[in-house]
Amino acid sequence: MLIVHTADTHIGAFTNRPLRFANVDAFGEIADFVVENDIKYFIVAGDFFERPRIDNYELLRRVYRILRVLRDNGVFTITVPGSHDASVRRADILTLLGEAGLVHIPHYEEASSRLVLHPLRLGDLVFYGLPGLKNNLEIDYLRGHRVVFKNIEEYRDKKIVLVAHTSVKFAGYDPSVYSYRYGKGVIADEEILQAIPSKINYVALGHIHFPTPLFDEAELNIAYPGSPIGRDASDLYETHLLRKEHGKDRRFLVLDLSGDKPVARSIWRNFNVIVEYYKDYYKGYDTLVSEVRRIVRDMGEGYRVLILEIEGLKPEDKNKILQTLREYEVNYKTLIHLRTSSRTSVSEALSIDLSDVTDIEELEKTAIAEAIKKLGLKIDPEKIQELISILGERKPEEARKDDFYEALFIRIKPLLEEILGVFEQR
Ligand SMILES: [Mn+2]
Repeated sequence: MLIVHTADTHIGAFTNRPLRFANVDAFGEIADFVVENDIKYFIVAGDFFERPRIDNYELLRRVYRILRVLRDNGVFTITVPGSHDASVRRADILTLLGEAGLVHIPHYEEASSRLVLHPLRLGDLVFYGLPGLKNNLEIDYLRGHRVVFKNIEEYRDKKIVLVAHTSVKFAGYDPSVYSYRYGKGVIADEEILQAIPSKINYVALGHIHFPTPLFDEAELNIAYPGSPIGRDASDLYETHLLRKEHGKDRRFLVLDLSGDKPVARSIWRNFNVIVEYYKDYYKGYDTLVSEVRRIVRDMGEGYRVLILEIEGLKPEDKNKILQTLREYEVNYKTLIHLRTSSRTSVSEALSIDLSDVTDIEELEKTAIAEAIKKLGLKIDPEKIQELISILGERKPEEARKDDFYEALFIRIKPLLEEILGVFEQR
């Protein structure tokens, strides 16, 4: 009984950039593997798409075609809404694909402060889906043991898989060890996994883009396959790290559920992505652009990425450089990302240890208070927090854009005045 498990395909990411078809190509490559190996279950554990709605028809057409080939070969494609592609009113592409029978989304509902997951029986297996909710709310449900696995006792003789889009540590694996940026988000402790019934044979995770844990083959019942391509320059930099520091690559997982314990195998793939990393001190505009030309000319065929880390970049040259790099990006069909040391030093100066803080509001509070202190500002932290929470509000789908932003502005104006102290100068 084999399952292919991927997650965070983020189709629709890198809009208008040379990698815009990399994500759908990677998805197609994994789908080909599923069909060629006669595998009947294909899991995409959330963030299937970069956004709830995709307006690039070429992309969508390719997704539909791949999903149709899967279905015509008797493959069940199972997915859950992730933090990127879910829409509260289910006005999203994923829901349409579900209605068309091209993907299977286990039903869930939030009812009287509980998250009720409904089973979905497909062939010999039973699936539950834990969606990635706004503000990582699914973690609160798990922590409070308020997730209901409906009718799970009825499937005593069946293998059960939970497809879950959330960030969690497990078996001592902490994603933030591999990538500093996950230390800044909310990663739940593994205690929350106690809310998952032991009857569940495998937890197919999504959300963390870095493959966790790294193994060629292992007996385990929970894993992050990681994202095949990623969705931004940080992910592409991690692809570079995976190759240069860990001797691995991007991957998807093949699970064998036929034994007592699941056996997972990593299928390492480069997904046709070439990442060059170049680090140097700034020696002037001419030197930098000629180096960039030299590197991109020597890069092979594929989805090409060049990450530049330039120390001591002159601020007055930055716009000119960025403009040239954008031109090169188009002309040389290579995604070029500039990391500047000035930005690094600012973020390092502001980096705060939040490892002991697990509650999101606590975390926000601590971060703001620390940042204000480090920047030597005289501002009430609560004002900043209020500002952040107003800015974080989402436009209700029925509201008009102009009305919503105008109302938002009216609310933040007095706050901004107070924070900036501008009203005193009038
Ligand atoms: Mn994601």
